[in-house]
Amino acid sequence: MSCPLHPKRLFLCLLISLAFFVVDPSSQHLEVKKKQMREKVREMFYHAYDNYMTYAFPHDELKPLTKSFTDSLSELGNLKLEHLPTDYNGSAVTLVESLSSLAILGNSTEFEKGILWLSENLTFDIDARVNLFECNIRVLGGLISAHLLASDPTNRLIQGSYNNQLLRLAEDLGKRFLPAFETPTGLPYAWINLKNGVMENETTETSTSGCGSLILEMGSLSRLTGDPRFESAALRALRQLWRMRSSLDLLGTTLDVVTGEWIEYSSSIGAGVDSFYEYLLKAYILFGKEDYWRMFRSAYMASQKYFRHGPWYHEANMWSGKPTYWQLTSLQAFWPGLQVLVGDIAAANSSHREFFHVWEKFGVLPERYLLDHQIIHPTMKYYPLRPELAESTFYLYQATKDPWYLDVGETIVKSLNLYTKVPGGFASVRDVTTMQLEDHQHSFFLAETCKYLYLLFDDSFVAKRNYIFTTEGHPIQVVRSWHEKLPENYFSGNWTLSKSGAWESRASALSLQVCPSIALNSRRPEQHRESACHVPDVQINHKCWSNKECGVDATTCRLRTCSGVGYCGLWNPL
Ligand code: DMJ
Repeated sequence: MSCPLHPKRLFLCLLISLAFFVVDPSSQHLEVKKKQMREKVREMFYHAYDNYMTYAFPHDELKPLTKSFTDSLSELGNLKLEHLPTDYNGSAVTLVESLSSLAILGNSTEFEKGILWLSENLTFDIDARVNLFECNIRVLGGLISAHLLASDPTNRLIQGSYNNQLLRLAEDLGKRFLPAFETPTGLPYAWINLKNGVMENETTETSTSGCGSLILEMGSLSRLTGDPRFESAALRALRQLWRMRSSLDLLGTTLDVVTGEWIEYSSSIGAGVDSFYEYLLKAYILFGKEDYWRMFRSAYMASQKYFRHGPWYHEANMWSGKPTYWQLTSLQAFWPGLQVLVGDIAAANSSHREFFHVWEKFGVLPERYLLDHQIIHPTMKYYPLRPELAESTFYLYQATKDPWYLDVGETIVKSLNLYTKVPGGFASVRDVTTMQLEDHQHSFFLAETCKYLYLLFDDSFVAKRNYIFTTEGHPIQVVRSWHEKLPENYFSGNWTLSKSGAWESRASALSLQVCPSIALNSRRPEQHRESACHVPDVQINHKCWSNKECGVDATTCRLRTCSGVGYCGLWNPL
């Protein structure tokens, strides 16, 4: 605005400038937009939830086109329904998965009603073969998270008394998982019969994520019950998996739990491996065990080195590091969110943009997109209402506050309503090229997709506490009593005040673990964004014989490499 120096005009200009300063129209506009979008997402959630409660509950998931149900807990992995007892009415998986979202939406009535129903009706004493990984992230994780939310008096979610009913259910379920871990390697079977344990002639094949992403739920269960068996089993499996890595710090996609041998050598950040990376970092944030960070750091560096090609991540052979498949899988879209937690914001932003371009190109994200041919994989054209892009968008907005991410969220909301909303709920897309629908509303649509979209436009829930979200989007609070490294003055707000000499500074739980000295000593903490990705070179004088001795640059989060004359640095072009 130009203000010529005439006294009267000057006064007027000052007034106008002041008005701009006091009520910045752009920030006001942003708030209005966030409010509108939040209400739209709330409507989406209830459209999906109410239809589930009307047509599918207490079965597991809703079939929105026929307004009927599916008992997906047992169907996951294509188990035939004849394996189920005739009187089986489902395990209300979508209800269990919805509890933490109901809490975030502030619906204490429905939250409490759900808990009451589950405590009176839910049983795991059923002759059903379930997938350990899915049952862990959806049911065990859903119960534990809702238990923590219900027993937190500051949330005021429960009017009556809460007597740990969900924790008792979780403990019962956790005990039924334990026989799966009785293998020569300690790696769990992928499938378990909840009543009878591991079935005869059970397949010994599982995936890396299947046995490497149990620690958040099972570790929390041990902390809550005092029974160490859950955490020990999950940790033993994780360590065994890590021992099986190649010399390049890469892991394959599938393996045999009895022989401990790899079956599929192709390695990636996508399907079959994704949450393995996620759980190493999040376990470190939640429990503070140095071991998790060490494993994550090596695995993360290897991913940057062998999979990353500009903003894309291809697959690579775990032994040679050579590229195998050049494809984008829709599950990979969680990666930028993980990179935000690492502090690698620039890389997160560039990959996120590519995923969003593909979303814009097709209207939603196809399950598999062939990067080398720029076409959709001929048999994987579906979009089952997955949350990953919304999840990363939420994390990136939290880190940058760049309103562009709100526009991305708006686009996602519009597409979901345009292509997938039907009178009976939200339906998966069978083929993104025709937008033909499929009769399935997955429970993760309520646990994750709607939750992350809501949190994008209204983050008041995360502003109150320091949470990590499990791979299924269930929040677990970071508390000092579970943590090996948090300082005494840590309290579980999203930001905690820490005193260092005369200076009081605000720091996140993650920063206190990863860069405690920087986080505690920064004089302008509000302007300081710590980088959790910093990995020092092995030698203090930065000398090296190979790339393995070089770390990750603290400022750019880029991998340092060993130069021809034997010094670590940022030698590789971006
Ligand atoms: C969710 O069940 C979890 O996020 C899992 O880790 C993989 N992705 C699905 C939803 O896409």
